[in-house]
Amino acid sequence: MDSPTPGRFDDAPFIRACRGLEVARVPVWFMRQAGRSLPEYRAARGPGSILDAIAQPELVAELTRQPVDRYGTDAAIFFSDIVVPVAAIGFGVDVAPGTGPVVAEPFRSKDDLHRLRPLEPELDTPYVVEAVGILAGSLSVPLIGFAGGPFTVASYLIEGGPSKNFARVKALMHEEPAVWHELMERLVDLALASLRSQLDAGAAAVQLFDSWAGILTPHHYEALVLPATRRLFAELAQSHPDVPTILFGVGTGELLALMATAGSTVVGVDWRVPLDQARRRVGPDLAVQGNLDPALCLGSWEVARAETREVLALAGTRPGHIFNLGHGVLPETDPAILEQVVELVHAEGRAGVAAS
Ligand code: 1CP
Repeated sequence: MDSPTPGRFDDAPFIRACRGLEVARVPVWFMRQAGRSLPEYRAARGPGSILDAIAQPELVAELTRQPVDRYGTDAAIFFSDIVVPVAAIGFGVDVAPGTGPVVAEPFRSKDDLHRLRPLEPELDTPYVVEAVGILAGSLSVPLIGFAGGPFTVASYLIEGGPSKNFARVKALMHEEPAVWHELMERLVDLALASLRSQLDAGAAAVQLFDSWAGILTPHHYEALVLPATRRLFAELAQSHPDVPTILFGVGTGELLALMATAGSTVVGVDWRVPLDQARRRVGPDLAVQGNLDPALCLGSWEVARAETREVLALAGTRPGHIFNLGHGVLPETDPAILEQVVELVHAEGRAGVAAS
């Protein structure tokens, strides 16, 4: 396998924008850019659990490449799922088609902590290492590796599946703080091991999806999730200095200033917060990523075009903006709309464009 060259993508617009440097054009990619919105995905993927697909490196490489080839995005997101590490160490997680992660025996108490042993990526997830290696040796744009944030992965383990009000998670956080703390530390260790293995295999940047952290108050996020998240980014920066890192969650308007202290180089913003305000909350030192409302890509091009322009206008001309949706591509999205969004961002995006 080709060994990836570190720094190979240092001049890529996506990497430069993550570092807050001027770029010739605003980079764009979409969370969940692979997947059911693409006919070529549906054709290649076949039935069954997504975890089966994720264990096939050639298929993963193909699914990762598909949206880059179709849309001309400035980055690829590795095709995998946030529950892969916990599934790989045998916690008993599957991903049910149409539902998402489901856990046969959810995490209930201190006695469940031993079920979360450390991840050994070469042994537990060799298919991840192999697929990243294939992609790093062949993609023409940077590959973003990722892991689930500790709150979000904990929410699946404790609730046993997708949740609306996160009642069990919140009960455990508040009633068993010592167990919660240990759970956060173990989940951060799993994420760290997985992210490091992806970077060692050639990923050029990583994103931590703490998708559901926005369900928490700022105080509870700060006390019960942020410390472990900070450790993750601090330790990652030690082993992999200069690698761009993105921290993302949904509904995090009230958490953005805190998330900006976690140690990532970029903060992902959902569609609810105008990017000029997000920039103020995040501060001048970090880049922002976002934040077109994915639901506004479901209708006419006129609406999507106007909203894309609005996001670009709110992002302003200061460097450090990566265009994205405010959350993942919805399965019913017409790919033609996203193709046009990429074209428009490349043609009109001015944030951080070097003055000529
Ligand atoms: O079988 C399928 O095709 C089901 C759909 C699907 C896909 C395409 C799932 C189930 N996971 C994935 C792949 C995936 N998951 C990717 C790679 C694709 C890409 O981005 O192009 C990524 C980055 C994820 C990450 C992920 N999984 C997150 C964080 C991102 C986000 O949307 O907030 C979360 C929360 C999950 C859990 C998950 N996995 C799958 C579903 C349907 C869900 C969400 C369930 C819920 O609502 O709680």
